[in-house]
Amino acid sequence: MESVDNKNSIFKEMEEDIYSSKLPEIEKQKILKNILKLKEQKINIMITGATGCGKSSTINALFNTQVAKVGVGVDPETMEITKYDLDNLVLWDSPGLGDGKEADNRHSKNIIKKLAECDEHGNALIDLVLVLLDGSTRDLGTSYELINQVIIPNLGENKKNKRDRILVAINQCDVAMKGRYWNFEENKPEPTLIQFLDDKVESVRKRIKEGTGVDITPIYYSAGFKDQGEEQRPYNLSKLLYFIIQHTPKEKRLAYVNNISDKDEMWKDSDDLKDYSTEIKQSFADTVSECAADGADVGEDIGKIFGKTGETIGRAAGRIIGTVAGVGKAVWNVITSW
Ligand SMILES: Nc1nc2c(ncn2[C@@H]2O[C@H](COP(=O)(O)OP(=O)(O)O)[C@@H](O)[C@H]2O)c(=O)[nH]1
Ligand SMILES: [Mg+2]
Repeated sequence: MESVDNKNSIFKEMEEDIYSSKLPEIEKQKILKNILKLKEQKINIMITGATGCGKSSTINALFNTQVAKVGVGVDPETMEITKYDLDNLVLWDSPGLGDGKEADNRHSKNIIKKLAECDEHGNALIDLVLVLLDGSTRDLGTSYELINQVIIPNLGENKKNKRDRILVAINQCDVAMKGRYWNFEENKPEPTLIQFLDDKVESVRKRIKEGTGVDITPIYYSAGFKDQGEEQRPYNLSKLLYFIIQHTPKEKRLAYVNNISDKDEMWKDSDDLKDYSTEIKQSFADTVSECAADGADVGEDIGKIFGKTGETIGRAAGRIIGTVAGVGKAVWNVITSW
């Protein structure tokens, strides 16, 4: 599959589309100015959770880079928040709780400090906190402590804002019942495991609601186990990305276009509750039509004006074809015809 090699290509293509359009000069200038603004947007995501829950594996699966070392022994003495700068997308890999009292104290302080940081516009630096839970453990006590005592109280005052800035995802769903009821051939859960995971989602939701009054909807997925010489094969990663994008302010969403993994295996398997590919593509398209064209008179032909841009978005979203039966071609048609 074709990959996007130029890091800035989505913005470059948007500019090229505008230069080569027949729009009046004044509208062109308005749109180019908007594109410049979009280009400067950075999305900052904090990824946190107990050691071994799968933060590194998740980062590597989602994004077009193998930045994070998997299963690396953690030294709680020196453990700090690690920054991965992926061009418009900045990831903060932060240890959660469960490494002992002293380390936990330090980690909490680091997280709270990071959450209080502001960007150059005076807005909170961290747009979104992705909290990962290890679905294979029964004892999620330290995770609730992390979410209810450390993260949610430090996401601002407003409940709606808090909800928008946190995403809780239960990883390792494949081994949630010690590997039982996981269909290894098809890389998906059997009904018994689905029921177990749905119950888990509900109990996590409840515990957070009871502890904080904030009502969020956790999801489950698997970043996929990777042994030496084996391929990583996630489940529901497209769903996770869909939720991440939904939790990302519109004007920052294009940062994902050039960064999402171009390995097909990462996106192959997911539940069929939604057509995540089309939804993701639509999110990107909305950003282009609402943010780039903001204040400019482009008429009805926005899809035609942003022809190249649409193709790039289509390619990016097209990688993320879920398991929705028979929908593949239809999705592609929608993508290429917007
Ligand atoms: N079975 C299974 N193993 C996983 C999954 N995600 C991560 N792992 C394994 O869990 C271990 C810890 O993962 P890692 O990404 O280093 O966790 P981190 O400490 O949170 O960064 C590694 O051996 C991974 O291969 C998953 O979804 N399923
Ligand atoms: Mg790690």
